[in-house]
Amino acid sequence: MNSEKRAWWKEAVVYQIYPRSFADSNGDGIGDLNGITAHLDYLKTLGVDVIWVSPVYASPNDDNGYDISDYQAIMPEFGTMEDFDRMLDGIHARGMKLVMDLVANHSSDEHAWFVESRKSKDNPYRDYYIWKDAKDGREPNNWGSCFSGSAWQYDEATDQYYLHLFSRKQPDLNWANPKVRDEIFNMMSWWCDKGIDGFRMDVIGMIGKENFNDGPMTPGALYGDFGPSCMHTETTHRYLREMRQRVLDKYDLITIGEAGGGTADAIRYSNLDGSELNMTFGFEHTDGINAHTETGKWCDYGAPLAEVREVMNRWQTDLQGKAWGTVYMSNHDQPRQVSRFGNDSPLWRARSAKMLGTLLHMMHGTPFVYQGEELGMTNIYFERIDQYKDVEVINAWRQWVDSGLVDGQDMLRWFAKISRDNARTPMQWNRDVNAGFTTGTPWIDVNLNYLAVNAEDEMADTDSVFNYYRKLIALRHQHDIIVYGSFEPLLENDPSVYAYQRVLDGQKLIVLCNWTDHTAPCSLSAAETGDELISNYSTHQEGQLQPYEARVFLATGK
Ligand code: TEU
Ligand code: CA
Repeated sequence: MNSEKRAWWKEAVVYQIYPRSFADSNGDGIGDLNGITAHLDYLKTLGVDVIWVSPVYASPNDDNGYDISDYQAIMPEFGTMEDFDRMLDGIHARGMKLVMDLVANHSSDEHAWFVESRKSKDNPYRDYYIWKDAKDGREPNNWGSCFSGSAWQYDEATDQYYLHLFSRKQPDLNWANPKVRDEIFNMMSWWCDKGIDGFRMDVIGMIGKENFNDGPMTPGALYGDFGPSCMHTETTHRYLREMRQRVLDKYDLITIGEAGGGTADAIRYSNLDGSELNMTFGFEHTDGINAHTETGKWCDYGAPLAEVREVMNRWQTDLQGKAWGTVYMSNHDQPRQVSRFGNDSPLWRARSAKMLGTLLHMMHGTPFVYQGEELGMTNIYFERIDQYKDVEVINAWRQWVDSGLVDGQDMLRWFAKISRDNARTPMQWNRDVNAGFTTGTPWIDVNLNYLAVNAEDEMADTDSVFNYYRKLIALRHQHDIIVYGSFEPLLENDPSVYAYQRVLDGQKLIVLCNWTDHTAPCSLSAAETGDELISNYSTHQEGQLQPYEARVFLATGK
């Protein structure tokens, strides 16, 4: 065994549920907690160990729950606290664990704290948020919001601006105020005392604002970048060490930071001395390979193998022996991975979905499966702006198209490729109306390919993406080398094949993935490479990989 200390959260596979779109139990067209509870056996069959549920707290749903108005109450659309307790008990009864989504960089503007804070400059809650005077008659600085527009909203009642790095209904909490930290830490402990098993921490890399200076402007940008003032600061790390001491160390938790940044940041957040978090999500292989224009991720950029491989290999090798990582391509903020990185045509969808699953699940770090990824669910490719629900899309349309800066047809093409609503269409359970998600009218359109892509059919089909994911997850539980083995890139400049190996105690695991829709030569794809553990083809051609072919070999003692 190499230097890695064993831990349950290193050996786990995490499944992310976006509750609004997972399963509707009462016919109102909105997913809910009882819908999740009704499908826990499905998740147990898949073999996942941990379930991360996106926010279920009270919220006006400006950002579908990432705008919380009461951290210790359940959103009525999702159910009651009794429904939550039943779900938690059901998860534990099946030997699985529950991770809650901690959204503490900001609250909703309808939270009681903000309602008080905006009443007057001397209100006891004023400094729970970040208020500034106008500068030269306008916003306090040039920062842009992640959801378009300025990061500052003028509030007439007290003639000041408040900061919102996301929507104007998501005012940033002032972590510099010890009362705010007390409130958040007490709330976290309250959920831990209820028996939850961890937190995924929303944009946790932003909580330590160090100054309010104007940010750098990239060519063509409409606003300045708040990154140098807010992202991955010493202050943020200090708050996380305080969180670790006051809350996290008191429980046996998995702690996952949605932090972004580079590998040096990730190593600090999830260092092996455990002073902050267990692991973080990086964005370099998702958002990073797309932000090539002044309209950011809204562009025609693709996902070239060379670029994806360089980023993912660098994250694997930089963290090696220094920090624990996560492995993902999908979540509620990303388009469907088979559409973005694979090939979602009827001919290649399942094959490429399995190839991507192989690529991810044989890597070092904790893998995350986003609801529907295990089925090979695809983008929905909306064609009209009125089909979109996502505040990020609606605000971008307003900023770029309503202003005349960008042609609407271009923006609709970019939205169809990479918008978050692609991942938020209802889970496809079966071939019944609305894919079995609801007996009512779904809050967002169902992808009409559910007749070909649905859980019921795939569970019955031994060759389905679902059953392939079951095998991948089972392999991780069976072979220490997949969890604890070192990572070594192979064929780093191959134009078609993404290959790497894992090494542990004299064993070698060789992973070969043909990233393309054509046959590719690959000398490693040969019998002498080792015993084949899994492949998405049942027949093979010596010395080459078929389109989107994945093969994993285990060699012992070589
Ligand atoms: O997302 C953080 C974030 O940066 C998002 O803007 C996301 O990365 C981007 O849309 C992808 O291009 C977190 C949550 O995951 C997201 O759902 C919330 O909207 C956001 O924070 C605010 O809470
Ligand atoms: Ca419902």
